[in-house]
Amino acid sequence: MTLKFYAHPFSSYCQKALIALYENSIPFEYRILGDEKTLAELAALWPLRRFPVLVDEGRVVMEASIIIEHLEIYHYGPVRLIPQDPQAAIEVRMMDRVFDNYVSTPQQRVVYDALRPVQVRDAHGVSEAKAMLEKVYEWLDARMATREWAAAGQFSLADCAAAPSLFYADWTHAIDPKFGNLIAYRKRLLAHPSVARAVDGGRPYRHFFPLGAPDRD
Ligand SMILES: N[C@@H](CCC(=O)N[C@@H](CS)C(=O)NCC(=O)O)C(=O)O
Repeated sequence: MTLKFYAHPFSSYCQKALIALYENSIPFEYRILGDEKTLAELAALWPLRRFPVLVDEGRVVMEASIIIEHLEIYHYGPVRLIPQDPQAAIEVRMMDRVFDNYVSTPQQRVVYDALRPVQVRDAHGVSEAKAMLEKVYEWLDARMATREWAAAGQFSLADCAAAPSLFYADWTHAIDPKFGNLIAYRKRLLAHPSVARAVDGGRPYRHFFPLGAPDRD
């Protein structure tokens, strides 16, 4: 039975799960969110209406990390995105949390603020979010000085999280050129075929980016 994947091509968390699907060429039915019908299907599956959501033989799986965990158990291919060795796997999961919680979360906070009416914007929240991005950039830059990929010496779940989060974070609060290791890692990610494919899928929607998508990447 075909996997159904409810997602939008411009969404960072959807790109995270798409990278895993593409990495192992897993076939799926792409239920692109946009029209009333697919949005209603999503709401029936997950009332919080956050995406992506995967449906596998009636089983509803939400949260991008858990979708990737699910694929690793039920639809794994030659590229293992979570190492079999539990000690390596815990490092991968730790870095996955770092990218979601300390890159994507503050990045989205800035973007969601820009989408609000001017009179209810939260300048303090935005400056806190940018300060967090600045701190995590510094930490990641030092970490990436000796690494090709985020964890465990292989392309993994952590890199699926890193790619869209750093892609949009740099658009939102530019990574300072002094963080050369992090900038090089972001470039490496964007050149990786499954990542490039996921990012390309979002190209037609770049005008949606409320802070103005830069003319690059
Ligand atoms: N923790 C969720 C986050 C999902 C998420 O925030 N998705 C965004 C799109 S990138 C979304 O659903 N936005 C719609 C909304 O906030 O109503 C995950 O890891 O999948």
